[in-house]
Amino acid sequence: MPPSPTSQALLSTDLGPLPRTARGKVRDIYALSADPAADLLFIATDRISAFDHVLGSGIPDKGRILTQLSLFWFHHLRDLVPNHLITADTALFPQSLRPYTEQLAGRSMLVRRAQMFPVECVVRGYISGSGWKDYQATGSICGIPLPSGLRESDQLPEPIFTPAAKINTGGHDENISFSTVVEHVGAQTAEDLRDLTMAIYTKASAHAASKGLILADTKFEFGLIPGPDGQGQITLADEVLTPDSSRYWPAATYAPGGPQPSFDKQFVRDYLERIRWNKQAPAPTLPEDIIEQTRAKYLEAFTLLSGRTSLTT
Ligand code: Q0Z
Repeated sequence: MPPSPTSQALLSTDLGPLPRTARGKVRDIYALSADPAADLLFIATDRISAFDHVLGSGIPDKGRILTQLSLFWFHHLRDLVPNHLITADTALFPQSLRPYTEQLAGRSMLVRRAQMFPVECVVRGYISGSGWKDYQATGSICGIPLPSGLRESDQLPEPIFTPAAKINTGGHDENISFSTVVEHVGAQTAEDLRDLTMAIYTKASAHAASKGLILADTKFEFGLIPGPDGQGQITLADEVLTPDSSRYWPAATYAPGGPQPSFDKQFVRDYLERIRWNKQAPAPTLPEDIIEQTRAKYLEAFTLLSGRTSLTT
């Protein structure tokens, strides 16, 4: 039987007169009015990046899958940390968005605007990626000394807070020490961000483990949103605990001593290595079978973690 055709990938968004305030590799953000305090609309497209480039093909439904996974986690974490979500129900969006419902359904969130902290709040339970690189060079990550003899992908003795500073336009984030976070946001806020990050990781990694997944590391962004008393409250913003912001590994095949295959992007990376792409623009398009296999992996992560078997439109 031929494979059933998948829906078309949404690669770019257009909300007519509404100003797009930011365009990430994967997500677009719109302001809902010219008022600098207006709510924001987050749209997750079906774009996919690999080796730091957005590829020429999208993964149909990827934006819906990642949005609905973030929504699952916001709900799962609701008693631990306030979040920026107003609603993901397009019927409750402002009237001005009605003409764009097809672009928005299932893949967008109306969120409160936050004053974002200039810090990526990263937590690692396992040693991988830039953490592994830094450990090999210095024996520590973000100034935290680690035991000698760790292998790539080993579990750490305990999870560690490894913050990073955002580098504008394309550059990789730079790992920074806790004292540098203190210089940026003050001691009390730095401690609050660290403690929230660790508490969220503890709860989320326990849930992932119960579904057969290791949450190796993940990254949160927080901001301040006024609470009922008008005081700024530390609020979880952006996307949360998606495969784009986290490393998930299947527990069944976990084998420290080398890199672990990416849960979601391994078919894409293997394909790009096979065709010997030089990792310079323009990024290639993907064959249908790679797109379909990758889509299945995103759906598998969503289904495992959320317990849902279908997407909301
Ligand atoms: C998040 C980002 C991009 C996706 C700004 N609630 C908020 N209030 C104000 N700003 C943000 C948020 Cl989440 C905010 N980002 C990161 C950029 C696409 C996410 F282009 N930037």
